Amino acid sequence: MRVDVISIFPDYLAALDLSLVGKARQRGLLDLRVHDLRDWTTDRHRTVDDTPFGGGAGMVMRPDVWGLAIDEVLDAGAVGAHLIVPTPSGEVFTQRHAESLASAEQLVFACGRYEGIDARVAQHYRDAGVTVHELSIGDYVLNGGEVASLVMIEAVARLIPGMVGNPDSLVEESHGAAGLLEYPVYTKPPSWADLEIPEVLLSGHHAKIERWRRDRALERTARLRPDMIAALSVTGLDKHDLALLAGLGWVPDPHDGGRLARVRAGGPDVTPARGVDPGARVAE
Ligand code: JB8
Repeated sequence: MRVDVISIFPDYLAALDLSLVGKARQRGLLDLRVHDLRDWTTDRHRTVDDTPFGGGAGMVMRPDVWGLAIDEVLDAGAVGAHLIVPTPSGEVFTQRHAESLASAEQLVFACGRYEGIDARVAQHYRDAGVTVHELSIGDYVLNGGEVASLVMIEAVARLIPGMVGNPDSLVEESHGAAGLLEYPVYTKPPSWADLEIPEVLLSGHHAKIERWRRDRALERTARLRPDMIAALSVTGLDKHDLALLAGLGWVPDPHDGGRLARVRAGGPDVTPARGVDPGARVAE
């Protein structure tokens, strides 16, 4: 796979020489090229930005400079080229995007700064038949697209076939097929800071260990990510899963039997103290 990153701060991308992404480059699986946007400026001051039409605060990146840069790095032979524009106004980047992008021939990351890149750049490359993705890595605001590009490149690069030593570690992890958060993991020493390893993990009973791990994953997901529980298909859940989730307040939706609905907040059932009406409302 070829990956090009265009930025006014190319040094931000130095981290891509390290670790797994660095190894992929050394092994020839990843042809990563980082470019300085100012190489495509034509004026003495190497200007990349200007004031926004319509007024307002800050500066906007000029489309002409971006056009020259992207035209030059886009591999004409790469029919499967994708242009990725990190922006807090984009669709949220997920593991599904990473999986889909991992089989692309070329990815070009256009890292904006200031108030972002003139909107005609994304429009122009879409009109020209390039697959353009405007992507956000989460609901917070960075100073530019460089760090968001680092995140997305790492998420994609580790999925390139031949990248990870043990393919099991790819299929079992969070946001994979199961649609659940990961169970807690433990290693030596067996006793640390007065904390012991859950006994079942020392039992050697593989079926019980699998069940325990799935229970912990379901509990953790219900507590931290109710949106992921609501997205589960009931057909992917066994009787034990359904019983555990019912105890956490999630039951098959009477209006949509294929999904779960929350009938009450999670947590253990509590018997109200005598004389307490659990339905009573507290005065303002
Ligand atoms: C200017 O938060 B972000 C992000 C913020 C940005 C630009 C790109 C991405 C460009 N500010 O993902």
